[in-house]
Amino acid sequence: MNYTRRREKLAERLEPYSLFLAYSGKAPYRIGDELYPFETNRDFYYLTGIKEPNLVYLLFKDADGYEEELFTERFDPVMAKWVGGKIQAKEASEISGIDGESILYLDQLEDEIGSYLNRYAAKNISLKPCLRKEEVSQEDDWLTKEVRRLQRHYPSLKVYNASGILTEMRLVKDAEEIKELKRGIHVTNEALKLMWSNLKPGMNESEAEAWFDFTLKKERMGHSFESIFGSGQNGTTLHYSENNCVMKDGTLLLTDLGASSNYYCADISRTVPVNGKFTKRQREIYETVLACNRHIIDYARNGMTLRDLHLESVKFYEKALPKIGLCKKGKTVHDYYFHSVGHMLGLETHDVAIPGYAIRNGNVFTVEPGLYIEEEGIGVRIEDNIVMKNGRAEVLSAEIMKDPDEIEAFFAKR
Ligand SMILES: [Mn+2]
Repeated sequence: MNYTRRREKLAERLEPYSLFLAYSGKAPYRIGDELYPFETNRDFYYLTGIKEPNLVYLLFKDADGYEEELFTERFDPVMAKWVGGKIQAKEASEISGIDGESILYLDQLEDEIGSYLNRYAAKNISLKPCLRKEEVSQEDDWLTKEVRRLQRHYPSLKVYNASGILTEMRLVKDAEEIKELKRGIHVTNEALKLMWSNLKPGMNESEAEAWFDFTLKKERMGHSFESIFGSGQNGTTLHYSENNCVMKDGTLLLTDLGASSNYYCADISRTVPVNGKFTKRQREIYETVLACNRHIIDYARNGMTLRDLHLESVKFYEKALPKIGLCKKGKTVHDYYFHSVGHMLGLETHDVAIPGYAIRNGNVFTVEPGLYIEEEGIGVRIEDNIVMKNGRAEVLSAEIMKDPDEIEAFFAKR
């Protein structure tokens, strides 16, 4: 990835005399002397490509250009023996493209910020921290605290959150980002096929999950989010992630899961019969959801919003559901379909988004209509990952089977 180009683009969008700050984050405390696994702040990662905790990226835009600096922890020989060394200037420079001379230590940061503020004091500098609202609500977030500290020391300093600029940039994916997404989707498919090959009635959902996880571990990929393995009735609970029930013969298994490649998240839902063969009723419902999935993919055009796509999926169901005996006795589509048709996808599963945003080339999102019929113990969701290309939806997850005949043939052949 060309991280330098991204930072240039960021600089182009900042007004002169802006001081931009991004922080890579820290793993939260878990228990004893343990931390939760570290997740790099995605805005920081997007700009630098570095996956390390406790780093600060600073960009100063002046009248005719910009300067940038990266602040790292000093080398600690004792820590290095216990948990390995922190990233060194040379490696950080190679990954990010930030000049090695501009890679400094965190204990120099305060002075550096002070020197920018003093040097350009006459210019009305504005501080542009890149902070998501979830971070602002975390009292111990470093960047939140730093912004407060600077406001105390420099009361006239104007502060504008720069996360909106990063949102706009991250919404449009380049070819390399699409490649990462496809890598995650491909591994997700391999993992699903291994799991399906071993699926049988009487097995616990947790065992099916273990078969899926095997491939991700082997390929050294993370999960985009906590996997959902819901069989029968469990498939009708939207965010069921207990994954600990025995899968009964004659039920469907709904899975919603994904592998992430360098944080780029696949997000795939598929629904298959536990014993490999749909009942007549299951197939009827499955085919309705599949028709909706295909209709929305076909319908999507540049300029539409995700809400437009969602409303179209509701309209589709309004026509289709009465034909399969649903929506009787005052029930409506919303009784069987209570989530929206999709969301943006990228460095986060529910990626950054802008309300009312008109989709355009390079946007990546999900199309995931479902139907959840509690009284019948049938839950179906079919979710694909889409990129807009030449104004139309291209299915990134086309390799993952969803045709019911193909699914039955796969199970019969095992
Ligand atoms: Mn999704």
